[in-house]
Amino acid sequence: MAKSKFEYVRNFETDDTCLRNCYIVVRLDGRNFHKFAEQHNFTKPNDNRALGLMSRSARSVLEEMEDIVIAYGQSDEFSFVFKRSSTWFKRRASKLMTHVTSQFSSSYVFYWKEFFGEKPLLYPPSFDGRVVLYPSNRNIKDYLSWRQADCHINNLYNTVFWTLVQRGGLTTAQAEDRLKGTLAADKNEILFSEFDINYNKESDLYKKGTTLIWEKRDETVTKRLMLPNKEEKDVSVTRSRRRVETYHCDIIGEQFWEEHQDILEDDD
Ligand code: DGT
Ligand code: MG
Ligand code: MG
Ligand code: MG
Ligand code: MG
Repeated sequence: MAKSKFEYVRNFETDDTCLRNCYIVVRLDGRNFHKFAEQHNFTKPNDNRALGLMSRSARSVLEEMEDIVIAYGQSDEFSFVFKRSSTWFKRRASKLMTHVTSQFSSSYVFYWKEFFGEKPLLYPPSFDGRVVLYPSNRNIKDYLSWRQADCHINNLYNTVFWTLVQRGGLTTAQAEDRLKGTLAADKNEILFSEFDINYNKESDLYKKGTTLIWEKRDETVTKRLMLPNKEEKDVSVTRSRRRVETYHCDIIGEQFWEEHQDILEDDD
């Protein structure tokens, strides 16, 4: 087919192929969710509906996109890790990032009602996206540990902060003052001695965030068969199905990785 004289403009496109052998992480984050949470009356510090919707949207990303081996989310963010050997969209960063982010955003709106019922979505939310490459298993584990440590630090702070405000009667400025310079142990102590709250017993969803991985599970279904003599018979059929499973567990220690050795490919 003859090319038009305009074809040359294609050469202005820049190459954004992700380096081979690296894990490709796409992290997205809600735009201005401070305001979004206020306007939709999210429960402070954690709103189960909002966290559930984030998780549901992330599941849709895993199910619709290829080669994502693990996803981790907390607050208004989610990270998706593509396997290091992925060749999806020729590893073009912009393709991967925009597909993940738009699939997530449209799912967030699509599934809103499942979590918020009749509470109206007041305006279209959006999410930013970025791509980061990690060359080794150590690096990708440390990346995920960094996000989970962030979840823990923020959640401990937010839990004490809002307890001081909601139950201790402090203003937000007073609560901020009270927490200035405190260490984790101090915060645990405030919760325990002043409010009888054992932080360790708080929900793992809040403390650990949400991890999604693919797992093979045996599924047994009952099938109705028509026999040659026209009689019907129920038989159970078991087959192994790959499905997305949700965890709210520690992913910083080695135990999680030892129990799920198929997530990462060997370093060699
Ligand atoms: P950005 O990301 O720079 O556009 O700005 P923000 O406002 O999204 O800031 P970010 O991402 O650092 O912080 C997340 C905000 O989302 C934070 O203000 C608290 C809010 N948020 C997330 N999850 C919840 C929740 O479950 N409950 C409430 N009340 N707020 C939440
Ligand atoms: Mg931010
Ligand atoms: Mg945000
Ligand atoms: Mg955020
Ligand atoms: Mg097209």
